[in-house]
Amino acid sequence: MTEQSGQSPALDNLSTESRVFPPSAEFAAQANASAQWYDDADADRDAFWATQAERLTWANKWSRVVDWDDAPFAKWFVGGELNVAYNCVDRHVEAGLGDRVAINWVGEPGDSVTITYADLQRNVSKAANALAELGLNAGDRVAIQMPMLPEAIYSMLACARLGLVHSVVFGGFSPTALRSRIDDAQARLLITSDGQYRRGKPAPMKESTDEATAETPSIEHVLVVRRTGAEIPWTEGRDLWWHDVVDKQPDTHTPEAFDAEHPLFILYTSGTTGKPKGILHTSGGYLTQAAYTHNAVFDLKPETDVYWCTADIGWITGHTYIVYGPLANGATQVVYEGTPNTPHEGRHFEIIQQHGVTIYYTAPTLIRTFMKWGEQIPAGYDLSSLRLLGSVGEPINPEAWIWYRKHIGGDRIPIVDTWWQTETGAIMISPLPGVTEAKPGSAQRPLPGISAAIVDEAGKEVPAGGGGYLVLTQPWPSMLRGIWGDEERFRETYWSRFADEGFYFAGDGAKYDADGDIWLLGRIDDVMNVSGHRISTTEVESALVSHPSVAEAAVVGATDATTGQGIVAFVILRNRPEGTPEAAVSELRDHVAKEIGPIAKPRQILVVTELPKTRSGKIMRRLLRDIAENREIGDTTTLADSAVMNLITEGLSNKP
Ligand code: 6R9
Repeated sequence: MTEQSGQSPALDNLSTESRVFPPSAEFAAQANASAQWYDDADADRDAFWATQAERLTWANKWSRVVDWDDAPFAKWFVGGELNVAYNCVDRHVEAGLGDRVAINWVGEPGDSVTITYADLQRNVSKAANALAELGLNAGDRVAIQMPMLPEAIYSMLACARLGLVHSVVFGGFSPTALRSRIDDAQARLLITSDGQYRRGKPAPMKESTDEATAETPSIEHVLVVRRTGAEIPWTEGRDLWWHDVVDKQPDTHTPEAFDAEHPLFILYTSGTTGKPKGILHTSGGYLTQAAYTHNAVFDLKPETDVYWCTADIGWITGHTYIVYGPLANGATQVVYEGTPNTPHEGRHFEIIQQHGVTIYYTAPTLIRTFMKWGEQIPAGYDLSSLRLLGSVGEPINPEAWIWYRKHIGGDRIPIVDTWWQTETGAIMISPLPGVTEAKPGSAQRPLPGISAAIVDEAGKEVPAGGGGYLVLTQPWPSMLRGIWGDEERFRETYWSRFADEGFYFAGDGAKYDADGDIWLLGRIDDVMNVSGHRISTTEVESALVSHPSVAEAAVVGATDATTGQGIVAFVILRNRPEGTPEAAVSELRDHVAKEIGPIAKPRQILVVTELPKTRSGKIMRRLLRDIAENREIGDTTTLADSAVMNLITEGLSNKP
């Protein structure tokens, strides 16, 4: 651990929680998952995963389940060939399920579209024909920055169908962030929209993607979906309307089979340095684990369930649990475009009631927001269709878990707290509904087929009751295959910490309770988790110091009752800014939003004259966190100048 590391004290009391919720006999009797799976997977891991891979339709069968000879570069289902889009779309139509609703799309302003699997096949085929006509070839990269529109899903599946590698960039990311992702992947095409509906109003999108593509030589075309109908800037020759290029295409397209290890997508995520990492996922193993976990963890019954994952497709949760997992399993799902409080704070519950949602998967930050809005809001709706709830993105505190169970789940249905990462591709640690006795706040046990452990500094597993680093001890099918264009960083980030043991280092702290169940404690590196979004402290610091009036900046994630962590920045200004300090602070917040995106806007910026540093010059974020969280300042003996903390606290006029 570095000097700046340390767990959030708010999370330390998690393992004192002792309530247990056994599955109901009713649920257990109909559950997809079985306790036997743990034994099966332990007895023969490869055979277990081979069985899971049978969930998919392969054009050519694999000859070997996993090849780990060239670790940490894994190959799964060696020699197997499949088409990912065929598996998510066509095979359901061929099985006679063309009339089944794949997506009940709900627009923020109240418009809606019902998309059956047959519709999906036609729309994905048209999009694939259009991308092929634009001259894109298997292996080429396509960037997508779009709101939650059906066309975003068609685009992803059209890429998968043609073997193109998509890189979806969250709609809230700034032009600068989009540009660096396009450049890193050398994307040839950008797919976007004219605008988006956000908090009840049309908001621009094309203006900002134009700012990004002004300096991206690799981009040949920008394909634009019309959503808001706003007037937008247009570059003749480069820009193409989706309705001009896609609508006229034939609605059939024959998918080609690709190698199981053919790249499927890149998704950028924050690391401990300023530069985001392009996490690379491939086809066969990824889809196998997406389908398996979506079936087992959510207990999906495709004939009767209505599933809803509230994530954005710009994040891994949207990739695996809106697009690939549910569609590979032939699920019927709700996809919602907008914000949860537009036009009112009951919007999600209204959608659950209206569509008869049975499985609801969301993030703790939203649950805590619902808590703040009040239990009378969900109480005003009929939520009796729900039969399973899920949580993802950050540790869920027991109180939020209990509230979720009581006020949304009617005190009767299972909750699955699912731990995983962009890098793991799919769920890794989670209760199995109908099997596991749930403990509020614990992700509990690695899924059958997954091997995780909590180890100490030396890589030795800690005993029951002990805490340490979470590691993954065996390769898994949906594991990342690398960081795009940076093999060294891949080895260094994930595989060097426990190189002798060959463990994957997740970057999370965790504890075992007395029963050996796992409790996640949050990141142990300099990655913050704000509303389930990963943002690195370095990234925000770089954005701040890129402003001419900032001399130095240090950023910490402070515990926040709603968002998990909030970003608190300490800045030393270069020269006395003109105008009020408030104006300077507000300008800096806007500057960060412009550099990275609104999600990275600091909750607070504190102007200071000094920063606490060790003798080797490392900023002691631990001490800054004490200030940000209003605590007694901790041990300052390693400070180069012990008077600094007094200087900082005395100088703070706007103490948090
Ligand atoms: C899927 C996703 C990954 C980081 C991960 C951890 C935190 C996610 C969690 C959780 C505790 C859970 N995290 N799920 N912590 N309990 N159920 O969120 O991916 O955006 O890459 O974030 O999120 O810290 O390391 P990603």
